[in-house]
Amino acid sequence: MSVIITVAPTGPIATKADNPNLPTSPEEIAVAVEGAYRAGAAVAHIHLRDADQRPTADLDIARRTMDLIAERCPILIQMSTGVGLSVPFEDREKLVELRPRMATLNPCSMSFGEGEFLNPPKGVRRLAARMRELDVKPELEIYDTGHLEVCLSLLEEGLLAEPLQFSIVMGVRGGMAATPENLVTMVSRLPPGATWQIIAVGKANLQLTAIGLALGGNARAGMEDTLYLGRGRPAPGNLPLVERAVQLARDLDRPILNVNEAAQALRLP
Ligand code: KMH
Ligand code: ZN
Repeated sequence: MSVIITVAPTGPIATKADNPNLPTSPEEIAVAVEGAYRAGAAVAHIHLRDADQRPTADLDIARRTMDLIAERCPILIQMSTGVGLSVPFEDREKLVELRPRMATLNPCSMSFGEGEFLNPPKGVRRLAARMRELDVKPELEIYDTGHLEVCLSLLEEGLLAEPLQFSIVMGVRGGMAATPENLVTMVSRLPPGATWQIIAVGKANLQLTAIGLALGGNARAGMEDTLYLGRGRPAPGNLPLVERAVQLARDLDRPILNVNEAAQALRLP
């Protein structure tokens, strides 16, 4: 079974002080995304930063980043509406007005490390409905079993359309621990026809990405999820992380889908 590789080059938390190779400006992000595309990524999960590297939902920065990426390659842009813990939900949700092909939908509020990730039920419903109107495919980010149940009720209410695409997020303090048992449980609970990828944050990134691939999931790679290629080995950029995921998929006999094939597999509107 073939596989979709997503690159997540930036994320909401790390800065260049943590790893100087983290792309944060629109130009740096576009260059990193093009490299990942050439290595086999079909989807780019995008977080935006302002000039001081702070997470932002600024629409001009978003538009510029999307344009720069589109000038370089036809990768499917998946805009993060998670953005960053400091940005209000009402600002985050406006990003879908730019009509990226996909965007994340975080169904629940939760503790997130030392912070709070606020996704109020009314706002989540409003955002899901707007994404459906705009034909922006949701990437459903589930950090715990209850988050899946909320997604299933959104589906029942007609706010989501099948096939659902899930990111099973593990290793965030406040969500599921990054263990194979939790991954298997989550996968076994997904509705028939759903597609999924594992997002393993931190130390377990490589092992759980490999297990996810072996179980038939898609894969995500990039500096949002880990800044290291191995213990004590800071990643020199996003490219080696993406190349590693591509190699893992090939070693497991999972052909990599190109952009058009991935759009079809995800049934993007
Ligand atoms: N870094 C993820 C664990 C999103 O992009 O919508 C949380 C996140 C959500 O960034
Ligand atoms: Zn993200």
